[in-house]
Amino acid sequence: MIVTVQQHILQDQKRFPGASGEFSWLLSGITLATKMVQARVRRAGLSDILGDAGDVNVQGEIQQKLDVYANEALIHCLSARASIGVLASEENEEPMIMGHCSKEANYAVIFDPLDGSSNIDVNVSVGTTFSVMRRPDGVTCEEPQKWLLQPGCKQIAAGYVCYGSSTVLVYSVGNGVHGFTLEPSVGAYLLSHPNIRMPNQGKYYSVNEAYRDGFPPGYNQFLDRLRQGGLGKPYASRYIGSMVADLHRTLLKGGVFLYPPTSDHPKGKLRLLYEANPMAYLVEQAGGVATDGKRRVLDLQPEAVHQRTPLIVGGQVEMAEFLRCVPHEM
Ligand code: AHM
Ligand code: MG
Repeated sequence: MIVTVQQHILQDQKRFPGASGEFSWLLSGITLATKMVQARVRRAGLSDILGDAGDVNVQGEIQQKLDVYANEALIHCLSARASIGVLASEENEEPMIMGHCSKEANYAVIFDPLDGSSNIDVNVSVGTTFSVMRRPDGVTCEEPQKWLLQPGCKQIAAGYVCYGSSTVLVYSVGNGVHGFTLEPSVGAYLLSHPNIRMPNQGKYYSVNEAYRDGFPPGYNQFLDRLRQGGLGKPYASRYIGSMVADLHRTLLKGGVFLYPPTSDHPKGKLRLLYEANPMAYLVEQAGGVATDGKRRVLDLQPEAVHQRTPLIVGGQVEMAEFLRCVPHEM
């Protein structure tokens, strides 16, 4: 049976008494924007041949870089949704308050429009990540920080799109994790990975090992244990350098992904609100574990929109071993 993402969201929504349909309308803004982005990503590299880059378009603007385009596509599609009061993006220093923000605007959407964008030039997968928060009671449109700076456990939906060999949307509204593959000839996301469960144990670890001399105590011991067969068959390594692609593999095939604190990035490199939180939410929904090396990621109280965090996510077996090597409360 063919199930589109729209049908799936509507069915999911029926579980909530009094659901008004506004939430499925919100998510349709994300699916529309990511279809626009994927169409551009697929044409990356053609600009020199077709003469796009540097061209002036009808409004007199110079052709944009893909990450700027992706940001504008998301802002354009989401700002038309009356249920959204606040947007925050990796590309914008400050949160955006929607012009229509009124009592009916209940949600904030936080996103990284094009994660791993430096990989575009070499034809490597990139992605979009998003996180949806509900407006806390009594908070006005003039206080966007209060909509955004909530711990990840308050997310009411999260997901990503991976622009890889195909375009795949993975999302959760707290009822399992579901994956949809874009059927390009009809332009619809079709259910391809219902109820994704992360294997308890996988075969790969995924980390930028070039930074290993700067990892905190215990991290290298953990990686050595994996490599040397301490958990059974020795692990192999896979690291794309595009978080969405690395996490998509980790979610489907199991294993562990780490972006630890390093000498250059003592607080980690990834952003809490729009990279770590949505990924941690999906990983937990799929039966895995997500920590910053000190605490559960979803319990971290954010202090700034663009705050960074270390991120370690994996299956139950790998993460139990990680906890032995890097003891902390979980
Ligand atoms: P970006 O937001 O500037 O694209 O950086 C985030 C990316 C992630 O996709 C990826 O996991 C990480 O940076 C790779 O960093 P490094 O090259 O230090 O391993
Ligand atoms: Mg990013």
